[in-house]
Amino acid sequence: MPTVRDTTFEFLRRQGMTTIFGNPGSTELPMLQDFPSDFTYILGLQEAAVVGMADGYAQASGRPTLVNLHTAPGVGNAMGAIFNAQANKTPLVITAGNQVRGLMTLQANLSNRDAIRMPHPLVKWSYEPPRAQDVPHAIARATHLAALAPVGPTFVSIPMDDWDVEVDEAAAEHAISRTVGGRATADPAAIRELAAALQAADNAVLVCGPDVDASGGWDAAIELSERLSLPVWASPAPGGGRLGFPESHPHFVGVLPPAIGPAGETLNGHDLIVVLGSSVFPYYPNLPGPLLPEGSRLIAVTSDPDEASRAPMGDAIVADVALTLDALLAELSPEQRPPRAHPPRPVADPMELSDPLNASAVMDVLADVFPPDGIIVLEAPSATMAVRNRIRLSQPGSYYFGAGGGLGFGLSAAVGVQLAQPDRPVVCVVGEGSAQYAIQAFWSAVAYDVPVTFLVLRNAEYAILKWFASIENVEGAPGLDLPALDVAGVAAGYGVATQHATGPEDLREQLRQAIASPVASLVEVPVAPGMSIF
Ligand SMILES: Cc1ncc(C[n+]2csc(CCOP(=O)(O)OP(=O)(O)O)c2C)c(N)n1
Repeated sequence: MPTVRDTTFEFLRRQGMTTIFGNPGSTELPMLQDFPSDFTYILGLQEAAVVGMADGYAQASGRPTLVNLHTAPGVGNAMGAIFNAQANKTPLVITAGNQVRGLMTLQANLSNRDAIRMPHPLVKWSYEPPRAQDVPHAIARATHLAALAPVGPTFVSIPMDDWDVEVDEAAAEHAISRTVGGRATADPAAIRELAAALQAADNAVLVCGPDVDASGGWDAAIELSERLSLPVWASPAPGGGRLGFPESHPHFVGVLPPAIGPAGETLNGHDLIVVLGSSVFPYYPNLPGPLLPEGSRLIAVTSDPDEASRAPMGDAIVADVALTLDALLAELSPEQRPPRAHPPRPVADPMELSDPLNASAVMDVLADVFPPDGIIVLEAPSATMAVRNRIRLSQPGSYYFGAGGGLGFGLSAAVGVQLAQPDRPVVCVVGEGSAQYAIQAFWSAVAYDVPVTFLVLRNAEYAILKWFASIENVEGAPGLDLPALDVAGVAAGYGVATQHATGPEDLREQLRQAIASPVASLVEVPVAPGMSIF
C-alpha cells in the first residue's frame, strides 16, 4: 500500500508543485526522505527568506507553491512573511513538522503544542490532521483552498511520524485526483448594470489594481479603457503589489494617492469610478477628507468577498476580475468612443545630477538600461514613487511589491520571481535597510544560480520613517540612521558578485553588466537622503 509520503508527493506532482521552498529540522526530515528526483528543493537559511522566495515564485508562476517550515520556531520566524503573503493574495501551502503523535501530549521537545492557532489569523485554513492517513487529503484541501478566491496562504501541521504510515489506495486516489475550479462569473444582471452605468457616465474613470494582473485581465482592462476612452489610475502604491495597467499607455494618468483626502480630491470631477482588482482603497497614512467627490458613484469589481464588504463606500461585484471584464466587453457596444482628452500624466523631467545621486536620478539611469521584458521587484520605501514615475512598466507580470508592507519581501521575492521566470531579467530595487529583513535570500540566489540583479540604494538612513515622523509631528525619534551599513560586503559574504557605483556613468555600465550577467549580481549606489517623490 502507498504511504502518506508517496501519496502526498504524487499529489504535488500532479499539481505541478514540484519546486518546494523550505528550511528543514529534525521534525521535517521524514518528509524529505528519498526526495524524488523530479522535485527541486530550494533551501532558504531563515524562514522569512523561505516564505518570501516562495511568495515571489507563486505569484510569478501563477501556481500554488509548497513551503516546508520547521515546527513552532520555524513558523514563528515566518510570521511576518506569511502576513505579507496574505496581503499579496499569494497561494502558498505552508507545512511544518511537529513531534511524533505519541509524544505530543507529554510535550516532548519541539512539540508545537498549539500548531493550528499559531499562524491562524494570517491564513485561510490552519489544520493538523487527526490521523496520519489524512495528511494527503489535508494537503490537497489546503492547496485547493489556497488557490480559490480570495487567494491566500493555508497551513498544515504534520506530525513527524506520519510519513511512513500506509494509506488506503482507493481513498487516497480520490483525494489526490480532484480538480477544483473556482473562477466565478458575475451575475449577468450586475454586468448589464455596470455596462449601462459606464455608457451613461459623462466622465468615468478606471482604477486598476493588482488582481487585474493576477487574474489575467491585463489585455481586457486595456480594451475597456480604449473602447470607452477612459482614463486609468493605478490603485494606491502601498497596496498595489502588482500593476493593473501599462504605465506607458496614453490613458494611464498616474498612481492614486494613498490617503483618504488626497485620493478623494484626485478623483474629483468623475461621475463614475470603476475599481478593478483592488481593495477600496489601500489607504495609508491617515490624511482625512471626503471619501468620494460629491455626486460620484463607485463600483468595484473584486474576487474577494471581504474586500467587497469592508469598503467604506461604493458598490461591489464579487467575481473573477478577468472574467468580469470579458463579460463586460461582450455587453458593451463594440464601437470605440471618440477619444477624449485625458489629463496627461506629468512627465518626470530627468533628475538633476548630484553627488551622491538622488534616488530619482538612479531610476533615470535604470530606465535607460532596463530591458523591455524586465521585471522589477521593489522594496526601497523612499524611492517607490521614483520607480513608478520613471520606469514605465508596461507588460503584465512586470512588477512585484509587498502589499503587506512587511520588509523582507523584496529581496527574497526577487529570487522566487526569477526562479519562476528564468527568461525575463529581474531587477530587485532595495533599500539598504529593507535588505536586512530576509538577507539570507542572497545565499539562495547564489546556491541555485538565480541571476537576479540587486540594486541597493544606500542612503544611510530610514528615509521613509523620517518622512513619516514629519507628517506625524514626531520629533526626536531615535533609531532612524543607518551609518556604515555595508550591504555589498554582506552580499559578497554570501557569494554574490558585487560592484559599487558612484556616478551615473559607472552606474549605467555596472547595471548593464549585472542585468546581462548569468549569476546573481549586486550594484550598490550611495543615494542622497530624503524622499524621492517624482
Ligand atoms: C518587518 C518590518 N519592520 C519594520 C518596518 C518599518 N519600516 C518601514 S520602512 C523602514 C525603513 C526602510 O529603510 P530603507 O530600506 O533603507 O529605505 P528608505 O526608507 O531609506 O528608503 C522601516 C524600518 C516594516 N515595514 N517592516
